[in-house]
Amino acid sequence: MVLEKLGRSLDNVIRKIRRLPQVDKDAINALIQDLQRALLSADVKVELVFEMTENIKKEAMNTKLQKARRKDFIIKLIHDELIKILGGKPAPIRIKPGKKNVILLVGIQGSGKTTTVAKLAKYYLAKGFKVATVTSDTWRPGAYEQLVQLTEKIGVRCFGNPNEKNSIKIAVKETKKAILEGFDIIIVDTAGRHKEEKELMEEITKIEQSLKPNEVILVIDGTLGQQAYSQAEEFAKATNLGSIIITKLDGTAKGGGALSACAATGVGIRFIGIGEKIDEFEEFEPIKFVGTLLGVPDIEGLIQKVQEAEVMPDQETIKRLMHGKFTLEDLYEQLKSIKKVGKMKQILTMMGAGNIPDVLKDDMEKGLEKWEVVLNSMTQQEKENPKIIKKTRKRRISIGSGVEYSVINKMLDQYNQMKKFMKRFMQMRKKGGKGGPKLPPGFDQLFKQFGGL
Ligand SMILES: Nc1nc2c(ncn2[C@@H]2O[C@H](COP(=O)(O)OP(=O)(O)OP(=O)(O)O)[C@@H](O)[C@H]2O)c(=O)[nH]1
Ligand SMILES: [Mg+2]
Repeated sequence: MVLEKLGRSLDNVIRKIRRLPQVDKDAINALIQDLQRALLSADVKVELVFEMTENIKKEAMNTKLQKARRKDFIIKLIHDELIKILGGKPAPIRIKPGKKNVILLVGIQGSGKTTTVAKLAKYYLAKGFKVATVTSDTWRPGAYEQLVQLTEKIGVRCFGNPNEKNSIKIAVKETKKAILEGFDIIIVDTAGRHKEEKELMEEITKIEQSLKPNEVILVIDGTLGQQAYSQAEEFAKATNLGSIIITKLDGTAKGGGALSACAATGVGIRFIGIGEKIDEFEEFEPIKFVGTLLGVPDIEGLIQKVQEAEVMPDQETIKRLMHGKFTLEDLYEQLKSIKKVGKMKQILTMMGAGNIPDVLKDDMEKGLEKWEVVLNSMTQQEKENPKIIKKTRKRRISIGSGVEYSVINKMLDQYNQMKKFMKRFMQMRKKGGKGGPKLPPGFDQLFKQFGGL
């Protein structure tokens, strides 16, 4: 596994969360410390680690959720934040089937370019492309032979001219030859050593300008850790970088540093090298990668569960709803969370919406933005006891919020209808439940808990 140590520590963090009897403040603080330790020892930049853990802490402390889903919610938070720092946005795929595609690989000496040319060639070969490679490295002794040797193993042609000293000429001429011979993906290797770095950058810029590749990929050595950032920046200045390949992620303790540094450049990571052998190479998919690191393979399923939980009102609100004591704000918050997941109808049905007047169902999903503005213009007292909102108050709220009278009236009307509905609902339940709306399983339990039945 890539980043084995980090993976192990993160896996432990997740197991710890799952074992907790309840996720309270202390548990969250302890979890944050474990996370910080794990990421810092994987060489992730201190500022990034603190920013990430601060986000998790804030969300975890401030989001009200049912007890049963809190753990999943926190795991999802960690997952999302890790994707941000370790994966960044996925790199776009610029290779087009049926077209001629030229890929230029650049990078500092020893980063693994030549090895990666062969790995990429094998990857695209398996996808059915006609792949050829070109070597334009005139600096490294035996560079041509090295690539010939590597590509021979996978039956891929290698174009080049060991007698030519001008790398730009080689790159352009040999690529043209390969295109004329009918190859549709041509992967071009470049030099990594030079008299000095400035000249290397100039040479690479010139090759890019003359060759006009579809994509320039930077190959970076993963053992560099955080230093990968300045290297990526430098290459991004010299060329039009499309994506990054991080090599040698097998067994390096600094992998977290390299991944986060590259993600911070905003250039997507497309592949990772995980060994010297040609097939020790993987496509990099941030979601899958972080899922594996956390030891949560079915992260999609988990996200689904959390989203469903988000539409459930928290216990406090349910308690108030059941006693007809809910405020305008309660109603608004519930409607907002339902709208977020787009499952309005479902939740209304769950709450026994058979008896809810049609007007309530239709209008809830619209106009919620206006509700927010109106609520902001109300006093706490008004929100808690909307009965007191008469003509003068309405006028003030309307002027303060810039929202028409009719909207405010409708909002109050909806609130009253909902309140009435809840009252009726409760009375029917108390009478023995007959004739009342049917409760979904989760709600049944809550009713019992709060003495509603
Ligand atoms: N462990 C490990 N080694 C790798 C990986 N990729 C490349 N290497 C090794 O890194 C060394 C340098 O690889 P090259 O492909 O020659 O690097 P280069 O960037 O072409 O180097 P120059 O041509 O000198 O600029 C070789 O010994 C490779 O076997 C990887 O993913 N994991
Ligand atoms: Mg090389």
